[in-house]
Amino acid sequence: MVEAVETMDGWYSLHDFRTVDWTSWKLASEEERQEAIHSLQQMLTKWEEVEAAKNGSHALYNIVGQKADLMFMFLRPTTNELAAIENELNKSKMGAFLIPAHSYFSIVELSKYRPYKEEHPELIPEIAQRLKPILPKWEHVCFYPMDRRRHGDENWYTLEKDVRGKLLYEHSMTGRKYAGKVSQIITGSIGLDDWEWGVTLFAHDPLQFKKIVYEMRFDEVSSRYGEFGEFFVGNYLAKEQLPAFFKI
Ligand code: 76R
Repeated sequence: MVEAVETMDGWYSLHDFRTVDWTSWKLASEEERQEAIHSLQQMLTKWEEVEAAKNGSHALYNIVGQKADLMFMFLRPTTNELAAIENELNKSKMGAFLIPAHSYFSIVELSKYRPYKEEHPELIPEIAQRLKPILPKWEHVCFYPMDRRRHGDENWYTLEKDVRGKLLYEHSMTGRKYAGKVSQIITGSIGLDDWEWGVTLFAHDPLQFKKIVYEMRFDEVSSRYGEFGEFFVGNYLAKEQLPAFFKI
């Protein structure tokens, strides 16, 4: 039957990209700069407490190239908490130097193509942990949004559910080869943002992003049905590295 698959949905997610206003930064006094760095460190400390209490997660990466300088990824149980974080960041001393570059709003998603015998699979500890993940603070991140194609004979949305399930199973076999090298979080954004899914990959070696994405291009689910947006790749930026990152 051509029907929607049921999804299990976890924490809401916001990818918030910022460009540092380096001109203003250089014109600011040393004291203003120190206060701004401190304000960001204080927010990170607060978010770390939320993460320790398992009420959300976050990560900060330094994006390579001109699309942005920073990518914050936030996971929270509610959209109100995500909006509050954005508001706090904007109003902070550091916020005065951060120009919004891009954003993507979605929710952590797992689909039920595979039948579960449990009535509430979202309560299985392993699944619950994937729906409310603590982001791995691996050295590199790769983020891109994607759609499933719907033109002519290549229409994901007219395929039977079991056919889609089979294609995604084949896809997952490619994915499994990268266990330990690439960790992925799929977030769904149908009805929430401009793309249908967001792919956030973490790796110790950024070359693994190219390897996995290239290999997956040959899986039918990507070769026939994948449409991709802009790619953002970055390096992990720890709270302790902020003074060096902002030093001029
Ligand atoms: O539920 C699961 O996580 C296991 C099976 C699985 C599903 C259902 C799975 C496994 N994925 C699923 C769904 Mn995936 N994934 C991507 C990309 O660039 C590209 O061509 C694709 C981008 C990567 C790199 C990736 C990695 N996956 C999805 C969906 C939702 C589709 C839908 O519902 O229509 C998208 C958009 C998507 C895209 N996937 C895996 C991986 C990896 C590494 C795995 C193996 C995980 C593991 O078993 O450890």
